[in-house]
Amino acid sequence: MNSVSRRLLFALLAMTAAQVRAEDGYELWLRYHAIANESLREHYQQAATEIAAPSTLALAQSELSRGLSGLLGRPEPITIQSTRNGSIVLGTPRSSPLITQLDLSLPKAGNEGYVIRSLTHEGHRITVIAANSDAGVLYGVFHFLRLIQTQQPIDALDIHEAPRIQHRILNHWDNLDRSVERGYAGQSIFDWQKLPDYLDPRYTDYARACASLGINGTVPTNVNPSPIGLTAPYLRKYAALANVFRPYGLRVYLTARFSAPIEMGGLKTADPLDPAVRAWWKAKVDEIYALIPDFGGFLVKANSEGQPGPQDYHRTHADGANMLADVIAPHGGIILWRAFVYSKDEPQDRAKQAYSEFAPLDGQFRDNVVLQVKNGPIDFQPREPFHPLFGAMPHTPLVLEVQITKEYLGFATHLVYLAPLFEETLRSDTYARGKGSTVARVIDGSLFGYHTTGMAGVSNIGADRNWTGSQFDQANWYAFGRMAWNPLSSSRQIAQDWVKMTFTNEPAFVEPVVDMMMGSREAAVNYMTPMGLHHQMARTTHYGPGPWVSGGSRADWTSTYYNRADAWGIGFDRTASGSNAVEQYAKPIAAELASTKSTPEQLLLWFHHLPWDYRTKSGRTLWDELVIHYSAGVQTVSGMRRTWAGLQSYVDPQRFNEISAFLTIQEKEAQWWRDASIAYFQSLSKRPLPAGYAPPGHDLKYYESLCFPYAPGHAPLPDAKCE
Ligand code: GCW
Repeated sequence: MNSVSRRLLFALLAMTAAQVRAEDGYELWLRYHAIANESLREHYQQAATEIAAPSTLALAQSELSRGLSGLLGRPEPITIQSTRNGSIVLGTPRSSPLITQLDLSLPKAGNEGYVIRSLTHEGHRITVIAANSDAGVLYGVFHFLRLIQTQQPIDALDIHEAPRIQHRILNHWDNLDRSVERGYAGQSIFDWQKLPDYLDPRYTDYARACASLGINGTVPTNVNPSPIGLTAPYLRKYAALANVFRPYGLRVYLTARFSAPIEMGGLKTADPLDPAVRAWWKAKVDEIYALIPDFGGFLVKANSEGQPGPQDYHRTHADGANMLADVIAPHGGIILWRAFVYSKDEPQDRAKQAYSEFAPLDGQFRDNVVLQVKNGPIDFQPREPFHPLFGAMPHTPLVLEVQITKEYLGFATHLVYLAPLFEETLRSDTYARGKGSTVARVIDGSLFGYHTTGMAGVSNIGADRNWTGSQFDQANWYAFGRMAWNPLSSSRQIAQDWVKMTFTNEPAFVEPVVDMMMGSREAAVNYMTPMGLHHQMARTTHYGPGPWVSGGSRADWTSTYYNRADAWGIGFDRTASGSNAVEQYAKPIAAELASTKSTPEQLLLWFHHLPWDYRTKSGRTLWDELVIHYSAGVQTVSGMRRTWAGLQSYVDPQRFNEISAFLTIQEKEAQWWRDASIAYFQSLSKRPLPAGYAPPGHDLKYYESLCFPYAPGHAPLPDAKCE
């Protein structure tokens, strides 16, 4: 065969493979399929002719080799030393004399950063991927491969990257029976029963995917933990996982149940000031470190939603956190103490409680305690204002917690790209030190000089073949990792990279899909909780609309507590005439939010209770405006479904069909949310719909009667009943 026909054959094979091979999404954004454009592929082949790496960097080298042989359609020779043009040289100062010789400004890269530079060495054009640690080199390799995957130039590189956040941690809400609280991707990937003896290859694939994003920590157990999770047999299971994760730079942390000394240790108390309790925790921590020498620390949910905590003994959150911090400090571990606390017996607006509890404790925590704060003051709603604790604790490092799993955003079947939500929080200005005091600057430590920084994401990962329950939910895992590495990154840029890596570089596909993703979160806000409404979902399962939900065990778990809708109007007054939550923000923000006129309309009903005929900025009544927003949400989803239908030729059939079906589900459920919400609020407002807007398909009773006791992400409701 001559070279032309060989090329033709290759091109044909590549094409048919792309079109015929069903893809299930398992490969994530690390597909490494051959670049179809031949001249581009040849161009990259010349720039990457061999891999030169010391034996200590076997993992980074094998990833690079896997990536290049897939993308460029041929295996790369591996050498120890660069020998020719196009050599890709990997190394750390410790492992490579060449890296030591070159002036790469490596000290600035720190322990996890890297440098990628094109240069001439001994007459050869080479590319160096260098870092101070093995994990740093691996991160650099993933970055380099991303450039090829997204078809960027690689001939004149001078990239210096270092994470802006130290602890970039996934929080799995996975139970020991393999159910996942608020998980919509099947069972837990952690098969506890077979651990530690059987190591599912998936653990390696998981660690690799995390490393490709720079995620460097994982908490494999639920924040609502079982007490037996800290017993010796389970510690051996975590240790086996830690061994798999370690080469990928991924550390294990664990959740700790505050009452474990009673349940596991047979003590009569878990009082943090009791010496026997402290001794129990010290022994437990020593036991953990003997098995997992690089154990990261504990994540603790205390005195929240029924979990035990220091307040059970009339101690403060600081007393509890500091006790654990003291016993773990000699090993270098940290305590991630969650600020998601609100009390059953507390008459104060739930949105205010975390601030009331923690702001007075600022400065009272040990150096190795960080406070993990959700992005908003309620609970991962489609839209919330930023949490008022950001900016209010200059002496206590705050870690931002976001939810990657979509508990309140349609579960796995709704396409909702969350990076714009994360970005909105990160770019919110707290005004804590004047203008420009963004949440990003709080959590990256630059605003207050925090010595420890972190970002946590509640995982959406499960045992489904596609990892996250849907193809597009992979983008949310991806975006979390990228934003935790650099909270100033742009959500659009991240979407572009992800789409190119996950599907194709074809602009005719990338552009509409990125636009669809970028508009998807606002669509969900519109069809679920427009204009600042929040917490309007069905009780307990959180599946579908439930604006009528009231009564039950606690008011702050009902929708009517938050919507306050009646014949007169709707919305939660959080100004001085109401709960005065606005005063928890810095003065300029508090002033802005105190008045209906200056409150951004997207948060209007979060902060104000207004009459149905209140005039919005458009000149329409609040009632009309609400109906229009609900309807716009549905229309956007219909548009997404249509856009996707036109893109069939770019995607393999399996993923195409799955996404099409999910968009159909989303459209149906968006309509359900709109109709049910309008039906309920109309029963109070008694107003006609604006002209041209269709009435709900059913009456209110119908929507109220819908019940899904087996909705995923939650234990089945007792007696299979919704109330
Ligand atoms: O979002 C709520 C969930 C609970 C969760 C809790 C938390 C793990 O409904 O399922 O519990 O938040 O963040 O602790």
